[in-house]
Amino acid sequence: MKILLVHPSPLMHAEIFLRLEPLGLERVGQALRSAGHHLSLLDLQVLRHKDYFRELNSFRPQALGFSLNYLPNVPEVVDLAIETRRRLPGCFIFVGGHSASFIAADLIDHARGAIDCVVRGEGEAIAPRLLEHVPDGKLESLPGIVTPHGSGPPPILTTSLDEPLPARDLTRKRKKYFIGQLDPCASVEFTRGCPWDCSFCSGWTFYGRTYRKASPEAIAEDLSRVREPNVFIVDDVAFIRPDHALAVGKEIEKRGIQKQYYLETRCDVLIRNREVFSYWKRLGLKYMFLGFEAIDEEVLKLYRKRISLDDNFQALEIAQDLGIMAAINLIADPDWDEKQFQLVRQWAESVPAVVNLTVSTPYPGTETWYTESRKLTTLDYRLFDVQHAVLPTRLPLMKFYEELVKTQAVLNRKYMGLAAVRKASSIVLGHLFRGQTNFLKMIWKFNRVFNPERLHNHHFRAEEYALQPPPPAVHKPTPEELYVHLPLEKGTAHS
Ligand code: B12
Ligand code: SF4
Repeated sequence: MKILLVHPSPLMHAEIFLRLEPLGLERVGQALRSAGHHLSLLDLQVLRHKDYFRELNSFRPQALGFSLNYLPNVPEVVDLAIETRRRLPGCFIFVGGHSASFIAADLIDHARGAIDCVVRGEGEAIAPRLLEHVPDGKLESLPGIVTPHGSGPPPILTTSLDEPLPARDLTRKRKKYFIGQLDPCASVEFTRGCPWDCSFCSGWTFYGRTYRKASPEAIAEDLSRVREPNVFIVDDVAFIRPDHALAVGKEIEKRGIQKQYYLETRCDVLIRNREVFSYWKRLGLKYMFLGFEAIDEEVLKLYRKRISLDDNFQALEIAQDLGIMAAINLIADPDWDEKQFQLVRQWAESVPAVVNLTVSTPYPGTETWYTESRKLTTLDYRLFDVQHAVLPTRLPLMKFYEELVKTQAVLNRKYMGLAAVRKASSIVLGHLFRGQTNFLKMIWKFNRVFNPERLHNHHFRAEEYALQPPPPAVHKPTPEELYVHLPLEKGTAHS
């Protein structure tokens, strides 16, 4: 069968700081290719809608799969599905990915018949089975499949992450993928899932709080096929298991693989496994993103981060000692006033790290979606991107955005200001020499993209698709109510 896989357009954040390859689609693509299908992949983060429609005409897919990891992409994917159904009525249209898994039935409703099914959970094992059953139409009996006529049993976790290795050859314009100075940059997965259970996060609920590792051999094999000099490790929390991280490193050394790496981890993992990070520094670890989230103990407790403020600061010191550039994230609450923003600006200027600010956003799949007692001020999917306020703001909305952008600009200057650019000028020149302009463009784009008026105006766009609001009873859901995948011991694994 001819199958087209599509990743939707970038969100605001990805317009500037980073743009990364659609790893999930590449893995699903390889699984389908191994089953004998003919594949094409389009990433609308780097291509346009006109390229998409051109591809429909030239490739004439018999099946089309959208990746929907991000809620703000819902309207785009639904509209593309509706238009595709009009142009290619016989094409089977399916949607998978993180966010799609939490709102499967709503997606089917929004698309008014244009989406044939939603695939909940991991796609590698189920996608080939799904396509096999398209001709006989018996889809609702398959795990994780939701159609307009009903739902199959819960999705099943795949037992091994070792295969399929991602079909990177399917992605075009790979030079467009980058993160900050790591330009160009590929993505690699070492582990999947997270054993913690923070209340604002849907990483753990998607995978039923499981944590699985690919074998060091499979990871090194995947890395050896990567042509880019830089690698983003997509794990939710990297290097939780020191033995695994060391074994992966040894395998990389054995094969003589040399890359620069970026990863995300927790402060307590860094403290516990300092030696591992030090070893990886020698292997090429350049940057790490630490989930700080708050500078207040009470708020950390509320988020159930299971970490103290002291630990967070200790981790920053370790990063500095090791010479690894640290970036940290703080969550801005819509309830913040000018004083609170001012405090954060002062604090952020004093710490040895790049500070990133996102806006507290309850969304489906998180515990806060059920427990947040403040009423959402909007149900517009496009605003659920952790850059907009979807809860009532204490300050007038425009003022909130002014403070937010002012704070982000201060933090941004620290990272990308002229002095920093001057320091990075040799890197920029190196990039230009190799025809890589992503990092340079990012330096100039900030004011255009992060702009209070632009953020404010987004609240007044016509809304065609609205999120189903959370249930009225504010209760703490059980883990099982939140999970997409059930933990391995409760479900049976794919063979
Ligand atoms: C890597 C990553 C990124 C990368 C993006 C890579 C990309 N282009 O896809 C970067 C760093 C750019 C990023 C940015 C952001 N991210 Co992010 N990201 C992740 C992360 C950590 C891992 C995703 C990943 O690559 N996993 C590995 C691959 C193999 O898995 P996968 O993509 O999920 O694909 C599997 C399944 O979902 C499924 N599948 C996926 N697509 C399809 C399609 C079909 C047809 C089928 C059948 C199956 C299928 O099968 C795949 C294989 O099993 C997830 C957390 C998580 N654990 O999922 C957050 C996560 C997806 N990100 C999140 C957020 C909030 C963001 C940002 C908005 C944050 C910000 N500061 O602005 C930005 C916006 C990005 C954008 N699109 O513009 C949230 C999503 C929230 C939501 N509900 O919308 C998540 C869940 C993190 C969290 N815990 O809250 N992110
Ligand atoms: S925020 Fe990080 S540590 Fe907490 S559950 Fe999500 S991925 Fe795990």
